[in-house]
Amino acid sequence: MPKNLQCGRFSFALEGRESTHPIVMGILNVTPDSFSDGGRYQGLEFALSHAEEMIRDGALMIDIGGESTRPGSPSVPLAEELRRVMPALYALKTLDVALSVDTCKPEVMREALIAGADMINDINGFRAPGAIEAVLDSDCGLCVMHMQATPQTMQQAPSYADVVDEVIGFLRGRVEAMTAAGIARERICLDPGFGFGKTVEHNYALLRHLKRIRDELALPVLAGMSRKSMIGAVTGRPVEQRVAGSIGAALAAVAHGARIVRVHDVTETTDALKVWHAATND
Ligand code: YH5
Repeated sequence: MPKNLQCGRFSFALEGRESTHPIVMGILNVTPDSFSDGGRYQGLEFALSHAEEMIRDGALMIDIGGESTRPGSPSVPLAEELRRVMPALYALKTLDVALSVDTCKPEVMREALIAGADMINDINGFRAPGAIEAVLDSDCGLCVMHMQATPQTMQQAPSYADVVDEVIGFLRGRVEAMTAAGIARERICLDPGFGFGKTVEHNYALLRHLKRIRDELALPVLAGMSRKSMIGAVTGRPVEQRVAGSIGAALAAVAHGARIVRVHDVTETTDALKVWHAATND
């Protein structure tokens, strides 16, 4: 395992005392449905105040996403994604937090890095032609996620012989492609991609085996389960009532070895993690 996760202006400890504190990544959606609408300026104002609130509540990273990646949702054209993400990135630039951009598009990656993004979070695992090249000459962090099929088709018939083995195999292949191109291992974190081409059973098998993913590839793991259907499946709750279930999932992820949790509800998750930390560390 590298000593640190290098994320642009920031470096997060992966060993020693500091590394026992889980990192909370707050989700900031900049899709039109997420700013309840008075137009683009109000959307930016909302994004900025939401980001400031998440930082106050303990988020060390903020993940800016301009592409709605719920199952079945259509892909967003490049120009529209840039129009959503770039103003938010510039608006947040002076905040003391690592800025991550959730994108699969090499052109968005390049623009985001020019604007000072600290991390690129690619649900497609940097498989698009030009994606690795887009992040090569930078020191940003890279979140490499597993997904079976595409966002349009992934939940139709998820199928694996052994989901944990297959996700590890996929992630190993991506890490090898990236390091062969010249990317430092210190920049990479892994994500099994909860909900991305997985049944509820696949998702919980992956959650139980996060340590295997981490240890076999000797890289830190990020877990994103907040409000997803795997929470609804167990609690029977609709998406707007999944906060408590999501906190349970975040604690479980950290107990199973995750270094970073990607969440909507930063206040509640941070409190729960503080108590869990006090209860499990000397
Ligand atoms: C992730 O896991 N997920 S976007 C459906 C929901 C709730 C939330 C039905 N980007 C991940 O958050 N990046 C997304 O309720 C991500 N890991 C990483 N690295 C989907 C999402 C969501 C979808």
